[in-house]
Amino acid sequence: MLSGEDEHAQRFIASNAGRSDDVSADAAVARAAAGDTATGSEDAGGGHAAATSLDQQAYDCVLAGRIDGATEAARGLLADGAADHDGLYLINHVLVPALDEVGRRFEAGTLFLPQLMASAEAAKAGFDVVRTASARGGEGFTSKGAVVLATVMGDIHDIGKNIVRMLLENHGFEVIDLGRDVDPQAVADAVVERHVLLCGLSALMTTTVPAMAQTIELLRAQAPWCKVVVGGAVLTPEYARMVGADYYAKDAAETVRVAEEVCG
Ligand code: B1M
Repeated sequence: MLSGEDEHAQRFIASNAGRSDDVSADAAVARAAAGDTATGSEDAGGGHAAATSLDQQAYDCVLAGRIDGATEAARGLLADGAADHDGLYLINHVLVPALDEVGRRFEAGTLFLPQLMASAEAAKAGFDVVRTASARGGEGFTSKGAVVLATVMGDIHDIGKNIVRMLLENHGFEVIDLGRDVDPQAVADAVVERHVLLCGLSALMTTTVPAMAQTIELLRAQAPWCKVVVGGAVLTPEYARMVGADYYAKDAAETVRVAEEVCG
């Protein structure tokens, strides 16, 4: 794997499936890692809700870190014509639960960094399918206002932020996305330069919450007009208050509601 012969660590992942206590999930992961996405299992997700086989394939492929399989299943799911199979369904009921399961196993020590990285890439491929599909309807809109977005300094998790960005753009906001691991001063500079009314900060780790507080402190000093919304798996409404944010958003849809309130 380290010499690059095992692309995306697929052989490593397949050979380690079966080591955790979640045998049915591991069987599905081994199948998905081996490229068998034709048959979905009933409960390969360790608690994942009952699902159609395309749901299950996408879920298993994220767990197994299979980029092609995840792309294929995500495309199939969006194209299958079922009324509730839209991008948000794919995100909230398939891709995010799969990443949560990956996180649970990583924490439990039954899955390791190569798998975590491969799963993140597979999930991103699924999100890209949603982004491409939703971009098709987005031409010729008038912006409702600009929002600065960033994952805070020291934190490289950006999947959640990217979903927030996609949904804000779909709702007509212009997003100035500064990326991840963003220096507090770079956030303040972007807000001041465009006199932006809303800044969104994302943090996924307990260790990066202080960087969020630092960024907000700088914004208060240099851009006092700007409201701040924060989110990310590690945050709670209490944490949000502690770091001095104006709003806490538990997900992307909530962030859109905040943006409508602040910029509307
Ligand atoms: Co890592 N990671 N990771 N990781 N990773 C977590 C966060 C962790 C909880 C896993 C675990 O141990 N269970 C743990 C943090 C522990 C802690 O501090 N409490 C962790 C760790 C420790 C690490 C490393 C340190 C591992 C290592 O190197 N030893 C390292 C960090 C390096 C760094 O940042 N400096 C690391 C690396 C990675 C990958 C690169 C492999 C990859 C990230 C890829 C990427 O983002 N480009 C990764 C992943 C994928 C995860 C998990 C499994 C999934 C995160 C995710 O994308 N979730 C995660 C475990 C977990 O959260 N279950 C974990 C899906 C995403 C859609 O959810 O981001 O919460 P989320 O976004 C939601 C909402 O929270 C909200 O809307 C989104 C959509 O609903 N939201 C906002 C998010 N941002 C918002 C902003 C808003 C509003 C709402 O306003 C602006």
